[in-house]
Amino acid sequence: MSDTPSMADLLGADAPSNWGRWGPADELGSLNYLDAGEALRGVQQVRTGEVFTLQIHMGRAESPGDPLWPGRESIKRQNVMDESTWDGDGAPQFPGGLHYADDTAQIFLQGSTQYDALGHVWYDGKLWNGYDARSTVGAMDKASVLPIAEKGVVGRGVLVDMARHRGKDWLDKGETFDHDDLEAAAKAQGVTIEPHDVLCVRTGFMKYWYELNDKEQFYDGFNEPGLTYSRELVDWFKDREIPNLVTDTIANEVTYEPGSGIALPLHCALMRNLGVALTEIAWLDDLADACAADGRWSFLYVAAPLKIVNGTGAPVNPVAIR
Ligand code: UVW
Repeated sequence: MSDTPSMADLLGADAPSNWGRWGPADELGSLNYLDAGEALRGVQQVRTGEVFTLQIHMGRAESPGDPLWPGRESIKRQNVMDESTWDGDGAPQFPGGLHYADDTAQIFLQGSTQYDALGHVWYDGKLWNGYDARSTVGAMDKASVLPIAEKGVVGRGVLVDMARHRGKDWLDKGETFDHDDLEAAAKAQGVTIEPHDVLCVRTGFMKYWYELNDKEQFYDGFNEPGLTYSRELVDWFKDREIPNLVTDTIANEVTYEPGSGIALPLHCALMRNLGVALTEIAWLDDLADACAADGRWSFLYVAAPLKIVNGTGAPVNPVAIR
């Protein structure tokens, strides 16, 4: 028997929860906070019109390839038509001599910058809002990525650069921080994390992936840096009504909670229980450099994952406009 406590033991029977807050049929969770007024609050952050796309490259052939949660594979993309199609006989002929290229792809929906469906993780047989975990079998019937994709995510984004705040290119494996650290870093940056902000947190770990360029070393003792569980931190997210957490790590939080060794408890405490949308593997370095250059750390954040019916998540290329 493992000595590791269960997720339910760690989070507690009275874990902070938003279940039922937006009705029994809700599949959007804390994204409900992002109404038209929040979109306008986001627009008000725009000063210079600089645009930053936050997706990493998908299907990069050069080493080190794409950063992935262990066990997942990168996109397998292949041409089914290109100029060579017309080398032989039997190619389709179109009036005017049109040629074109087509391709197919097999992808892990969580295999790039992505939105998790709210039902992507669970414990004790229940998903977000109390949906039965059996509703995931075969296809995600409840709290899939589709409602998030149909709504779209638009609001005031704020970037907290934890790596820069700690004077590092990237945080170490297993290095943690909490809501007090976020507040301290934001204060040092001269920005306030406001209610309903899309909270973007840079650890530098994506930069580490590309600059290290050594998969073996990256995955050796795999334990990403990130936010770590405490009841106070979960209360902070609930009280601030944070709709969406975006990070430049594969899984948004320190992989193993240091006290208990439990894997990814914030996925459960924030996403399953509070309905906070999680966006992973974001490229935040160029945005961070621009923010640091002129000291403005808030922006318009716009994102919509692909409308994958029953999807457990979907790729996304969020856009930040300053
Ligand atoms: C897991 O839930 C395992 O990973 P992620 O949230 O990074 O997709």
